Formats: sequence, C-alpha cells, structure tokens
Amino acid sequence: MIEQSNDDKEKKTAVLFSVQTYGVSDEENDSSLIELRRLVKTLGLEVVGKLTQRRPKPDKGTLLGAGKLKELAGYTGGTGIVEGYSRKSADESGDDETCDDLDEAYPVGSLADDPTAENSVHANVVVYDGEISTKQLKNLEQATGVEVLDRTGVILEIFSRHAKSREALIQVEIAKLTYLAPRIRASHIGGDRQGGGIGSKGSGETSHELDKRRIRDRISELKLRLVEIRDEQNRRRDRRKENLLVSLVGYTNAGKSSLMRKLTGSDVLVEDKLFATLDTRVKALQPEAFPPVIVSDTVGFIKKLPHDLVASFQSTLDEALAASLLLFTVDVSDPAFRSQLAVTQTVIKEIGGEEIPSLLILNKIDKLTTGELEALHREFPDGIFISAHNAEDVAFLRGKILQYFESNMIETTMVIPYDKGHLLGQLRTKAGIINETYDERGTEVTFKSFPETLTWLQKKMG
Ligand SMILES: Nc1nc2c(ncn2[C@@H]2O[C@H](COP(=O)(O)OP(=O)(O)OP(=O)(O)O)[C@@H](O)[C@H]2O)c(=O)[nH]1
Ligand SMILES: [Mg+2]
Repeated sequence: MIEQSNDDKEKKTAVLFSVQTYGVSDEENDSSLIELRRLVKTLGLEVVGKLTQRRPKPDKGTLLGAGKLKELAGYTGGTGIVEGYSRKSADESGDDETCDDLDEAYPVGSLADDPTAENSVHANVVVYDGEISTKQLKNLEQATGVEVLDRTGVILEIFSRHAKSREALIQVEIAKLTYLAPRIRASHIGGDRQGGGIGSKGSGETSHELDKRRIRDRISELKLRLVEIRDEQNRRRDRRKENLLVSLVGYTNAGKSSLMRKLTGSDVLVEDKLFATLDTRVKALQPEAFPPVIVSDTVGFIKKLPHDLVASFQSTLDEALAASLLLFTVDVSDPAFRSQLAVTQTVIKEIGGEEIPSLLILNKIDKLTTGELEALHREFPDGIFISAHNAEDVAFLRGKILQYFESNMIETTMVIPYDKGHLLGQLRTKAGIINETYDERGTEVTFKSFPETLTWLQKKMG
C-alpha cells in the first residue's frame, strides 16, 4: 500500500528520465515529466532527480546515448555500461554529439550539482517517461543496477493498488499479464525481488513460474469472468436506460468524484492522487429531479496510456457511452488543462462517443485569480465555471444539467384508453404530467417528456 511505503525504513527513491525527440517542445517534455513525477509520488517514491536527452529518436538498445547513460547510472550507483552492446552509426541512433543534454536535478542539496560524484543521490528505481522494450529494459537494468520502470508500468502499479471491485481487479490483472509479464521475465532484477519490487506486486506468482501458456490460460480465464460481470452490468445498464444518464468524464484528478459527491450526496472516494477512481459509480442527482437524473463517475484519463490498457477499462468507458449527456470536467488550475481536455476528447471520440452532447465543466476556479478567471471566460464562453467545493456553484451546475434535459422535452396530448390504464401509471414515472381529464374514450393526458418516452408510449399503444 502507498501509505506503508512512508513507514519503510528506507524510502524508495527514483530518478526520472525522458528522451525528447525533435518534434517535441520543451514545454511538452516538461509537463510530461511533471506528470510522471506525480505518478511516481502516488506510488510513494521520492523523486531525487530527472534527466532529459534530446535526440532524433531513442536509442534502440538503451534509449539514451552512452554518456547520458553513465550519468543516469550516477544516480543509482551502476556502471553505466552494457556489456557487449555496441551502438550503430551516429545517424542511425543519434549519438551523444548530436544530442543536447537538458538535465536538471531537483534541489536535493549539493549533490544535485554533480550526480556522478561518488556520494551522489542514490536512486533505487529508474523511471522512463515512455515505453521500454524488453531489450532496453534488460540493458538499462544492467547499466544502472536497479529496477527500471516505464510510464505504463507506473500507471499499472497505481491501478493495481487502487483497484477494489472484482471487475477492476480482474481488469488490472489482465493488463498486467499482457503488458508486464514479458518485461518482468526479461528483467532479472524484477524477478529477484518478487513481492518487494515496485512493479512486481499483484498476481502472486513469481515471474519464472509464469510460462507463456499459463499466462495465456490465465488471461482467457479472467476474460471469461469479466464477460459474466459485464453481462450483469449490461442488464443493469439496460434497466437504467429509461433514466436520464449524465456521465462525468475527464483527466485524472480533475475533480470528477468530488462533483459526483456533491451532485448526488454519495460518499465516493475523493483523493489528491492520480487514478483514485477505477470503478464506475452511479447515483441519482440530489435533490431528486423529475424525471430522475442518474450521474456516473468514471475512471480518469491520462496522456500516453497504451491502447490495450484503455481497452481493458472498456466497461467503465461503456458507462460513459450509455450517457445522454457527458460532463467534460477539467482542473483549470493545472497549467496543462487544455491538453488534458484534448486527451479526454480524443479518447471519447475513439470509443465512439463523439455524438453524445456534452457540457464543459471548468472546475477548481477557487484556485484562480480574478484576472485568470476573466480570461478563461473569454476563452470558453460556453463553459460552466465552478468549484466543486462551493455549494452554490454545484447548485448552478445542477440547474444547467436539468436545463439541458428540459430543453429536449416535448409537450404532448394523448388519449389513453381505460383498458391500457397501466401505461398511465408508467408514464407518470417517466414524464411530467401537466393535465389529466377523463371521458368515454379514456384518459386525456397532457405531459412533458423526452422523445424516447413518447416513442415508448406510442409503441405500447400499438
Ligand atoms: N481547490 C479545489 N480542489 C478541488 C476541487 N475539486 C476537487 N478538488 C480536489 O482535487 C483532488 C482530486 O479530486 P477527485 O474528485 O478525487 O478527482 P477525480 O477527477 O475523481 O480523480 P481520479 O479519480 O483520480 O480520476 C482532491 O484533492 C479534491 O479535494 C475544487 O473545486 N477546488
Ligand atoms: Mg475519482
């Protein structure tokens, strides 16, 4: 558990590194490293340094050039050398001469000035801000002598620690087996430290035991279990279809669960941690609206999340797709919120949700200055600016949600024969009744409803 790591005799420390290819701006590289730092901190690791090398592309064998690799090893006490590995020509892999070094150690005392000095800051984990191949993993571990993780490995580990429900646990295990197993097998360091290493918690089996076939079998078994759970969820979702569903979607830590709490009076988990929520929660808007509006909270998005990992969380996203209205939630106090919004919109589009109407919720305005807020109002004239911590703002948002639904309602007058009287009872739960009169034909009812309700009624009337 994350909390436990604080009590460890020796707190684990990490050094982060990235390769900034030529198309990537300094800003993008920095913001990605800041995010990686938050992810690593969520795991309970202390970040003691970071290092970036600008290259045409990452080295095939070691990501970094030879000189930079030595520097990285300076943080961990490793040799910086990979035995038997020779780099190809400079233009193929980009050698050190063509690379700009953009290192910067965090202010951790004088050591930061010279990470290669003998008493240098000691990092016991190395984290790369991207994906590492099995070959690179092996080589980097040899050069640094410590455990090496990539960005996905870190995210998976957070997922694995935060997963609570049966479904989330299965999804995480599938993702881990698919993504991490080959890497753990390649890694002699991860293998030696089963149970103790950062990236090794989870399936409860040692990496050496897991041969390819068993992994395949286990994945199929888990997938079967997932299908059962999903069938049940689909049934529940079908039952909910008659309700109006609003889904909170957005980057991790944007404040979705906080809003869910305030809008529905529920007690969902809110934490200043990345990926606090991994399960979808569903609850009715409070005070109750008529017809009732159901709100769902979903897993947060993040940059550079591999597609197969996104796919393994498909069911949480399915909930978003079932919504009649999406609330794109952003944390406006995060300087990177525009690109975070773009990531969320892209994923929603990729899973086929682009047609769903949406509102843009700009959250955490309590953290902005008046000037900043004014500028954002100009930039997002249709946005809904709120603080989840402010009751009036939440009430305002509730009003906007209801307003959206009401604007889609239509008024209809119909006669329901007495022998179909049970439909009237059902209609009363689905629509707002404006007037009822009785004559020899039956009940003449005037009501306000959604087009879907009207279609439903017309079908039933035959
Ligand atoms: N200052 C301020 N903090 C907020 C606001 N809304 C949420 N927070 C804080 O932001 C942090 C993250 O909030 P959550 O509601 O857990 O965020 P989330 O979007 O559900 O995050 P994930 O579940 O990780 O995807 C918590 O510490 C909240 O207290 C707000 O309007 N103002
Ligand atoms: Mg949440």
